[in-house]
Amino acid sequence: MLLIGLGGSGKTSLIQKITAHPDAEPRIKSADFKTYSLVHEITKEEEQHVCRIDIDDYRGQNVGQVIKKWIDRKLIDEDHYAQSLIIIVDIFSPFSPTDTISSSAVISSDRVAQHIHEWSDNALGAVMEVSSNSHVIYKYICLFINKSDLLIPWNTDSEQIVKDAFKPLIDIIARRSAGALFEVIVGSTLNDTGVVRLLHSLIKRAEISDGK
Ligand SMILES: Nc1nc2c(ncn2[C@@H]2O[C@H](COP(=O)(O)OP(=O)(O)OP(=O)(O)O)[C@@H](O)[C@H]2O)c(=O)[nH]1
Ligand SMILES: [Mg+2]
Repeated sequence: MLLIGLGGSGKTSLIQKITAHPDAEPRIKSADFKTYSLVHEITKEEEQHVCRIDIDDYRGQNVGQVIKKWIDRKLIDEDHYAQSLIIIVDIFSPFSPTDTISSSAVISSDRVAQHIHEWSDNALGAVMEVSSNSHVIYKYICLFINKSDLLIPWNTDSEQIVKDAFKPLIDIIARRSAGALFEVIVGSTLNDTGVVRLLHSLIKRAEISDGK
């Protein structure tokens, strides 16, 4: 699985939540890349399948850096194809660990605009297409909209408000996701909202790809 997102959007926090990996430390800016693995055991009838999902955590303060890292990685290891792509964005700007974190009744339109600006159609094309034959290789694509815990009050309208704000980005990804399952999850790595749903989708895709 390939996980990409602007600096501070919550990549390392998400990895920590889905792998419970102690090396994923959100307060430290991620090193260029590191592969974590998640081993999930599923018992089906008598047989036990172990499905392993490798996760690459890319550091990025902007999309250019993220894409460069990804291309470098592809050149190092051409067989390293991710089956799932997670693009993580957030609805509030990153804060330093010393800031008092306050929730808000409105999402940060500046931060949303930054994600939409950085994840242009060209930038997405660069991560979503294989350069040699220009088709999408992912089986599962997720836009994970993070930090929903900071939006107070959280009610039935909140999720729709967040999705509406990201509509231009959702439309671009949807257009580029033909042949893959595309899901938008509004959640929080802090209080686990949406994380289980994401994990289920990842495991399902991994099982299907394994022919199980
Ligand atoms: N309130 C809240 N804070 C979050 C959430 N996810 C991440 N954070 C905080 O946001 C900051 C950045 O999270 P990281 O996981 O380090 O983000 P990153 O994308 O790995 O950042 P870089 O490695 O710098 O690119 C940290 O202080 C996290 O604790 C969330 O769902 N809710
Ligand atoms: Mg990080």
